Amino acid sequence: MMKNIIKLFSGFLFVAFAFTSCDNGNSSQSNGALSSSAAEKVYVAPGEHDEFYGFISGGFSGQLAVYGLPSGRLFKVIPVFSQDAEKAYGYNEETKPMLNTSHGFVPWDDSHHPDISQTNGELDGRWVFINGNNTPRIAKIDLTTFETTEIIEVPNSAGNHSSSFVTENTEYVVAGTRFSVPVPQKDMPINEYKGNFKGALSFISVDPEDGRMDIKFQIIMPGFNYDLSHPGRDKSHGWFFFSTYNTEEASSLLEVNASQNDKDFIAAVNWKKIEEYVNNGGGTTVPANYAHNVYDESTHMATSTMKKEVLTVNPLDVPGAIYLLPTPKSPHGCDVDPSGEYIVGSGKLSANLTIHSFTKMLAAIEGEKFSGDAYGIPIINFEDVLAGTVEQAGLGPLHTEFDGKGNAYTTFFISSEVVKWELETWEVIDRKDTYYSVGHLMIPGGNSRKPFGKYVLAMNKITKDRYLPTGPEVTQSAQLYDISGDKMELLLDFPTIGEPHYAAGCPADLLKANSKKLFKLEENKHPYAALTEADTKVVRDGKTVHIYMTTIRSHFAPDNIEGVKVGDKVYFHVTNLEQDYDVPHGISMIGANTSELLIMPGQTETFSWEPKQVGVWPFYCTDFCSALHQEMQGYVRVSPANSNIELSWSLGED
Ligand code: RUQ
Ligand code: CUA
Repeated sequence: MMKNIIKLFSGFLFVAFAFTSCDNGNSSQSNGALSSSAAEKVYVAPGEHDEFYGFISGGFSGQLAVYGLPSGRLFKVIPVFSQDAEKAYGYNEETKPMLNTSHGFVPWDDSHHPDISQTNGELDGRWVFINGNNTPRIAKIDLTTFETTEIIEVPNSAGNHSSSFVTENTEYVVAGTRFSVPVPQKDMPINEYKGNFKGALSFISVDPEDGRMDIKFQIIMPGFNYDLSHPGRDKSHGWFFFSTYNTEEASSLLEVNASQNDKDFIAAVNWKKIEEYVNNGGGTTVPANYAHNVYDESTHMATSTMKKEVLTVNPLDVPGAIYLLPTPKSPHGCDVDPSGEYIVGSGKLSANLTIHSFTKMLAAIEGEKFSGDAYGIPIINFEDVLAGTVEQAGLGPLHTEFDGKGNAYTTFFISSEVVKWELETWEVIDRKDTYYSVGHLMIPGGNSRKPFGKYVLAMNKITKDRYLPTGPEVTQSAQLYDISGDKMELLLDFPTIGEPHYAAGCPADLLKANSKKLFKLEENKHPYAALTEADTKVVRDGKTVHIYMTTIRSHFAPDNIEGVKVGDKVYFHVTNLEQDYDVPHGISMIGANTSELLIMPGQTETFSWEPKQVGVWPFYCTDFCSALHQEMQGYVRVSPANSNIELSWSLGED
């Protein structure tokens, strides 16, 4: 029976593609019925700035890209979980520790959900957080430098998917596990999953001053799949909601076996109650092994520390803290409206949307209207928590965002559309096609108490014929809609990096003024910095050679180095002496098994080089920095391993 339903849905999927493809396949004949004013609405004239920043996750690229909205222009790819040769992230000595984990150096991840820090439920523009799914990690990006400054690994977690969403005052960034696993990990038969595997929900505290992250506690839940999550806000501040699927606890052929139950759950977690419990000494500290990597802006260096324990909480030890809200058809998205009253569960195998009421939930708890329990966690009666249903809104609902004016917008993957509906009447008001198979959508501030309901950005899984073909791999795509009127209007398609999984947006004014222009040289505490040309030197320590080098338009100091030998390990520590905005220098060395450096004004970066061949080898500046950029070069003389040529270095002494 369930198999048939799945077949039916896959059937719909193909029908949907076939339909939309032939409808819009001929791009020379139709531009998707845009009104002529659409172009004006996204046109940002040369030299003008966009109204919003959009931070769009790179999905399997592991990065986070910064776009302007409404123009869709790409400004920067912020390297987060993956090495990036353009910026030397994960290649230079300073940032390699950022990618350290309990599994060693992991230079890639799958980044899904960015979320901007909040104060009193409103975006505050200090940081944006994003999750790494594959090797569970949470990263923090500083929005003054637009650089990743902290990554914390999440132990006892796997497929870190219901992450990384922040509470109303950024008390916590929360990370739920998608896959349940043995906790602690151990060698055991997979088919003993049921009842034995556990799902960890991690509450990572964020220091209000410096933003430092630390795992405050992990709730060790039954072995379901925790898919998405959202914080309560306003009246439901203090709670957190997690959608679950596979409450069947199947470990094989989930496409069938995890679709048996008519309803899975949204888990409602009273984190304030659990916080109080652990603050009073509750919970169990257990051994763990996870990396905490922090980038220090004054040393321009990251350090990685292995942490050895974590505080766990058994839900049964904190009665009244966790309840399960039955939610039909393997819910995916779990979204809370700006008032905190409504919790929207998107049963992805359903045509309807289920909306729970926070007020009714509290009353049901009060009146003990339970229909049973799962591993001792009370299940609230479905009817007693249900606020309403949006009937037959589309096929395959995934995610919902809010405009702050009483409307909600839900994506439907199978029917490829965004559907606008009204809170409380649960009436569908409008629907617009997406091209194709939309996943998430984003309204700037849509995760906060104060959304900026002017645009919605749809992020699509499939692009097909929307752009010029580029072989079997075509770009993924985002689409921008104007939602300021009653009807949505499609304004723009634009290509994205990796998979545009989810995004966070905010008004440009929130970040613009705070954006850092350069690093002050006098504040540079890098241990290998040379802060003036007089400080430059080359030092040998056995087979290791440290070059303290500077760069300024338009030369390196020193630019000629002799006395390096085959078999040495040479570190180029390069300080950019510039103190002007937007004057980076780069450097690379022939044969180096790493990337170039891209050094910002006032910054020091290091790359290593192991010369393998005798000769005189050049290095040069890789970033076009001045009219004399091509003159920025130098040589290293490499002598045989047994040579007795002394180290020497020079600049301007031919
Ligand atoms: S999930 S497409 Cu990775 Cu955000 Cu729903
Ligand atoms: Cu410095 Cu080009």
